[in-house]
Amino acid sequence: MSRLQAKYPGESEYLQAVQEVLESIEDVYNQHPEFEKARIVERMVEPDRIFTFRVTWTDDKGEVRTNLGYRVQFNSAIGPYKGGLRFHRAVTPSMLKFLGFEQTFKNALTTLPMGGAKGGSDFDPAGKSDAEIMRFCQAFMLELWRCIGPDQDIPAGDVGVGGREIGFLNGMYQKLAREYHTGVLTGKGMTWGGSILRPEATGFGALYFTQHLLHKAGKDIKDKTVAISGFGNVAWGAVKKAMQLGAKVVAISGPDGVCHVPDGMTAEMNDYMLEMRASNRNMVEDLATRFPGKAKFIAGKKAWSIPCDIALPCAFQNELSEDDARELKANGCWCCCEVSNMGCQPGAIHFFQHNGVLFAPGKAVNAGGVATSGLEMTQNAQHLSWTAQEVDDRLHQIMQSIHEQCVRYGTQADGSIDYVKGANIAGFMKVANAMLEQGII
Ligand code: 2IT
Repeated sequence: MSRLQAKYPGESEYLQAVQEVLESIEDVYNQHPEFEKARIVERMVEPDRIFTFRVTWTDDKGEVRTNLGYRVQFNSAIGPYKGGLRFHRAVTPSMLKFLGFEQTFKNALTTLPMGGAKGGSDFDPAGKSDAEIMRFCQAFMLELWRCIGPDQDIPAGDVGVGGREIGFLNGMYQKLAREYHTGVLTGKGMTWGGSILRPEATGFGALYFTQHLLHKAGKDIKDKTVAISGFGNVAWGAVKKAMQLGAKVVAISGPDGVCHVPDGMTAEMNDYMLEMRASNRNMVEDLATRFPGKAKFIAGKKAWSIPCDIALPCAFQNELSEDDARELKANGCWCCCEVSNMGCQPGAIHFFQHNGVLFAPGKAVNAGGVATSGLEMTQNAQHLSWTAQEVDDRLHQIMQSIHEQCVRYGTQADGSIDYVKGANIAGFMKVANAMLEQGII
């Protein structure tokens, strides 16, 4: 860690993600001298390669704009590179390196053969018109297409990249490559190679994982109150499944504040979140305006200020601090399943784990998204589409397997389960052994 800190000063998200994994695997690593001999850790913490490119496009006023685009191909030991694209003004190489690193372990947990990658741009989608989004996506793909391919690297969406963006990106890829297979991006539309349930998959998978975790702890999700941050695709799927399982979603937050929903979100309110997201306004206050009397907007507050049983961060890295964790616990919260990638700060995780709050990390909880991308790739390779039931059954099985892997590697001497250790060790063992077996490359 100290060598990495000296080498990459300022890459705080990347260093934070690596530190968490290295702390978890220390004991296991020391029991395997063959890993040390092959310098597995030194190799695993560095991406295989990073592409950086200029993306120039024209806005609606005719002004020329330039952004930076990236693709971080992190690790291909267990399969072709796979991971999302993030369009957000704060995107930096450090952010994409942390996400690519996490993705490598997450993908290993899914049971499917996918390596880890991440990409994106510092392009800010907020307030952009459809035409601007299209021109940016086309300009982005003009560079990206040479880096990807259905057997090399298969991008998908992430923050700021949903079905609309994947459509524009896929259209341009086919135009440039003159290859009309459907397997180079996932998260596609239903008429051009997409998988049913992919839009819901991250949220659904997170709730399936939560169910297994609660079951193991002798609890049940029915009638429990849930607080959720974010109103993107992931939060939408999480709300939908939480409601189906009989839980009550009492808080939903955005960058402007939180909506307190004492009687619980309804399907109508959840679907309105899709409209809020499509508007690019990025304000959760709109929910309270649309549903007065049902949702009360509190400016500047997080979801973690509303009393709940279960907290589900579904927004952005480091969104839940140690102070938030303390406030949650003081208000009666006893479970936090991280759905965003690295959504909890290290101090928050430490607090949860030492104060009797059940906690599971994003790379296990949110892996249903990329797992269903893997199922989309399988359907594309077979040139057919499965039913919702078939996709849902497989997603369920995968989340159950991820939970089992966490239990297998995370059960402590006192019988408690450290899900952070469990997920990190399980992912590490798979990738490390795959690297070892394939030699020094
Ligand atoms: O963080 C993630 O796992 C994603 N954004 C989904 C990646 C994918 O390839 O479906």
